Amino acid sequence: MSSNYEAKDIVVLEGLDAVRLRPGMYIGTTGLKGLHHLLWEIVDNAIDEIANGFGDKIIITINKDGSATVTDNGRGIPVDMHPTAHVSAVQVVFTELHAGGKFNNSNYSYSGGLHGVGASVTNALSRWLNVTVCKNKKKYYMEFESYLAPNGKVKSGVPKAPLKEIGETNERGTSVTFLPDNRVFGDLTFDFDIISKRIEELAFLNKGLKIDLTDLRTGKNVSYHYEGGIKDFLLYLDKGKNRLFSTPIYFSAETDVLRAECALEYTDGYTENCFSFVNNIPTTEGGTHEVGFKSALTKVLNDYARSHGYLKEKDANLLGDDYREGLSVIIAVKMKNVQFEGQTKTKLGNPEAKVELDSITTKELNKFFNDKANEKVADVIINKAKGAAKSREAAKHAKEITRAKNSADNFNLVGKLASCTSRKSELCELFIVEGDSAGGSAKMGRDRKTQAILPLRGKPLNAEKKRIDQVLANEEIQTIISALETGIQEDFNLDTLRYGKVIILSDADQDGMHIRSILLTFFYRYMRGLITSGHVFVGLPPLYKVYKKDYTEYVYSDKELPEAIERCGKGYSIQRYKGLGEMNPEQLWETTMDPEKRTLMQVTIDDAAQAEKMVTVWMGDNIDARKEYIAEHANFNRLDTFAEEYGKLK
Ligand code: TSJ
Repeated sequence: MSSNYEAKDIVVLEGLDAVRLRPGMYIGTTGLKGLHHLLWEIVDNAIDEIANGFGDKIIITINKDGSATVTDNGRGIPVDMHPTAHVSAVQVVFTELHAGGKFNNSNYSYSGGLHGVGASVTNALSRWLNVTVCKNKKKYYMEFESYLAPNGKVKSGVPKAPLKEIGETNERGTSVTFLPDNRVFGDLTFDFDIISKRIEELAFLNKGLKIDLTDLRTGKNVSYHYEGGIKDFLLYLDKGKNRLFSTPIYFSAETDVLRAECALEYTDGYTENCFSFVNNIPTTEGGTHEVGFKSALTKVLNDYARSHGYLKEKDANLLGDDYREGLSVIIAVKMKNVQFEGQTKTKLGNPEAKVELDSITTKELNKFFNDKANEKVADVIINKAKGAAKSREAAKHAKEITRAKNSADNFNLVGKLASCTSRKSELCELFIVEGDSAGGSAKMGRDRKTQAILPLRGKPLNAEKKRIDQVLANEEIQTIISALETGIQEDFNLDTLRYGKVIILSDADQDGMHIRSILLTFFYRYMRGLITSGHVFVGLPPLYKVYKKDYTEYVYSDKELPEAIERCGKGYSIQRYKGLGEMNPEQLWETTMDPEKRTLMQVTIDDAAQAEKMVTVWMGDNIDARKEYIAEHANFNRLDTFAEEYGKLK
């Protein structure tokens, strides 16, 4: 293969060698997420350009050879010679780590969050990469490639030739195509749905941005464009809920420190849904920007309530929680030098963001509520919050009862629970099993030392709809709370978890799917840490048994059935399992519970927004939305649907 064109470039390339040596340090993993990270590095650069006001469109193409192309209609990467590196700016962008900032000093450049290690990282982990820049009526081209050095090591991201003028054009923009290196990513390939989901989020977060995705391998394509930005995002997330006002409250502001945008509204539900982003990255764990917003919301509404006679002198202020019952809000912040904290580094730590969000929100909400036209809105919100305060008192009472039962005699509650003998939580598993009959089989078939069984009779109640006191009053839910020994909500403590794995076992039909959704909703709302720390699983019972005299095989999806029949050969029989209840204890153990043989799906909250939406559509009042959702997703052949909805196989 070709060699590099100037000796001094070797120095520059040392940065890329580091990336090659430890890809995980730069892109997190060399799995599917890491592969897509290469694409996001490129897309982020194009988004930056558009966010700065240059251009409005990004086109992403997944090519037949597995490469990806990203094109924008911005100003084009600068092509002039870099003053110190003595190569073109384009070359610096693709060969130096963190090159982006050097050209961006006069602009806001927001990459530098979780992504933002730069386009050079994509180059370093690609087989080849080429870039076309259109600007100044000219077209420029440059290509980079990897080759095997004499010492046997892979050299990657090496310029084939300097940036070259290749023609004239009236267009403007940058286009980058790269092929992820299969020596790094194996046979992983770009996933249309992963890309589609993220670019839709980016389209919501960057109003006016037009972003197209075409997959030339399949012919699929999507386009996203939201003139309403996060206001549209909020409406999308609240689709299927009963919204209390016709339009969301929206404001945006820019200070020396940051740009902030907020959209909020209320629904008739009882839960709070706050989604925040910093530099287009979801801050799932919240942080200072959320704290600032929330504290301002509480203060503005309490002040209003007092000055307008909703709270009398003797009344205590309402709490933030009261004002956030049924609140949906999106907070999007763009700022430099972000500090991410928390377990998953998705919590904003910058103290200045609290100050700014507090002052912006206070000013904007005061403006909104002091407008006579919005009197009715304030009235509805404050009355709703007063209802919440009342229910809070009731919940406190209910919790005290649950706590008392936990310590004194949780005998009643866990009566149906067959616990295990080990107390080492990392070894212990709690199976929550649909139906008494399957529960019975599970109790008999299990490993008593490490596996506990909790049979669920009917459907436990709907956690989205009810207030917390009602949820906690439900016997099945109380049993789960008692059994897990973690407490809930602000009492939740992972250190005291009794069972390291919580495994939901439900039938492969609509009822089973519903039960699973209800349980996940409950965990999502009240023990979120259990999901985020990876303790919740969905078990996969078989759909069929294919057998003859001296041959038995269990089949877990329709897709695998024909192959199993072939393996079994002439004279085979098929048993279709309609429910867990049809299996005897040995079969249940062998197919679903035996850690050596079973398949578990780990439940993750990779995308809290999506999870919340699924839960809401399933549980909400809006029957049409639910039907639509079921029609779209109701494939009860678990391997496929589970994987899509809940994450990875384990
Ligand atoms: F990541 C990347 F570098 F590969 C890449 C960059 C990929 C894609 C698809 C687009 C871009 C990109 C970069 N689009 N637009 C820009 N803009 C600049 O780099 C730029 C242009 C002009 C000026 C200026 O000050 O005149 C400054 C910058 C940073």
